[in-house]
Amino acid sequence: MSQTRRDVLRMGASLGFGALVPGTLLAATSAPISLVASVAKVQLAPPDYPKTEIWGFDEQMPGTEIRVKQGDRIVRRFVNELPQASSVHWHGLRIDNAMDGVSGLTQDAVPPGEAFDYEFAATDAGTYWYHAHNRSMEQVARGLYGALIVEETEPVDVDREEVLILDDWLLNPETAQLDPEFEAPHDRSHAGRRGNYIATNGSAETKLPVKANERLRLRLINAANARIFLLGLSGFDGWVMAYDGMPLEVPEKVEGDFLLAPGQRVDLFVDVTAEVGEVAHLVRFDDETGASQAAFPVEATESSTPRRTSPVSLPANPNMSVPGTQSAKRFELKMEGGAMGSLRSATLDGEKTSFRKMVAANQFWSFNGVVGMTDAPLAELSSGETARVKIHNDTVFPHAMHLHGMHFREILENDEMGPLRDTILVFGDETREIAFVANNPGKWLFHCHMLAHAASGMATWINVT
Ligand SMILES: [Cu+2]
Repeated sequence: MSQTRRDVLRMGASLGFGALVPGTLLAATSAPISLVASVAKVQLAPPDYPKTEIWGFDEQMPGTEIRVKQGDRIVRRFVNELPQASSVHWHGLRIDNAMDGVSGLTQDAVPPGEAFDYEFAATDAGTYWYHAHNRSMEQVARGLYGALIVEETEPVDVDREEVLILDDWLLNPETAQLDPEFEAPHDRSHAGRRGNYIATNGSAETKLPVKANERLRLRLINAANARIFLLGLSGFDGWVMAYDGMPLEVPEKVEGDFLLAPGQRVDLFVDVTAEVGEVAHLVRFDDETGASQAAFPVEATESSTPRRTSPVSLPANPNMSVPGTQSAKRFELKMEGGAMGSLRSATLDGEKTSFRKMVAANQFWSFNGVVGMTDAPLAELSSGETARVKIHNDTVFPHAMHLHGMHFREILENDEMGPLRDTILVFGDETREIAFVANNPGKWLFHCHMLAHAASGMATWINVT
């Protein structure tokens, strides 16, 4: 016997909700979940400091975690209560182009006071994140991001998991308020905006109690504007299970340190090897010295599980192979500019412009001699074609190149293929080559995830028709 609307209404009335009109009730049951961006105050710095005014999703730092099962649809009504227009990008998800959230390319920025409905399928399991994608270098630095976790359909063999979002905040050391200079030419022309307060999930003192011999899945997300984290493990045996959401065919034992560039994610399985009373750490290496990025005190427990063997790989996501690289269409991307670079001039707003005049316009970088987005894409591809892009970094700074909408593999020596990723870190003077199958139609941004660089020249796009 199915419940009719009238039954529901009658029930509502009997519970004292007689004032509800049918329209209100329908709206209440069918409205998508909201994701509200607004100004908020959170305790970022230690408790003896005042709260920090941030821009956050649902007034939280990090924003509300979105967690679904592989194959589920994600439906969110983005409500913009910020003083600026904004949009939401779902970083790493291979989704419909219209939902990619890039202001100025896939949609108009959503003005203050307005809303935009996002809806898409989560076809890939893994660790992703969402963040603002209008004036990103300011809006992400102010805190507009959160984790987006797509769980495997079958349970994974770990005791539990933790999501760790790494960021660095540029705070006034007296007031704990964000440095408001988001357009600083020095940041844009050098390594980007780097913070002085390094945090995990919005705190520099993240402590997560664990039990001896427990196996945890750690989902690491680098949400920083520019900081490249050099990380290691202490008191854990660890394996890399996935990069940028995509499982490795064979888990990689963590030996020594590993890098996590802006935008990148890594999924680790870690076994607690530290003893009860000790503290395991996710270690961050600043220069030569190690600091605790997150602490895991090992608490007394009677039922410690026995040590396990090496983990088996996570199940592959669909369409992870990149065939046809020998006959692929080839493209080149030459990065130039920045401080201490050799760029003399580049095309800015359609005109050949000296580097000196670029500096006056607060622009510092070029891709193939052009500053910023162009009318013509870097690559024009038909759906299903395989493409190779050779990236030359002719600058003295590292750049974390992020491709929207599709993952790629790096072509290594002897034509071996690297892991499937959506963001690749390319150091100064390096040349690296990536390949991908253009299996997702639309206009896809391809940009440096050092967000000050993207804002001052390092952005292009790929068109798939
Ligand atoms: Cu860059």
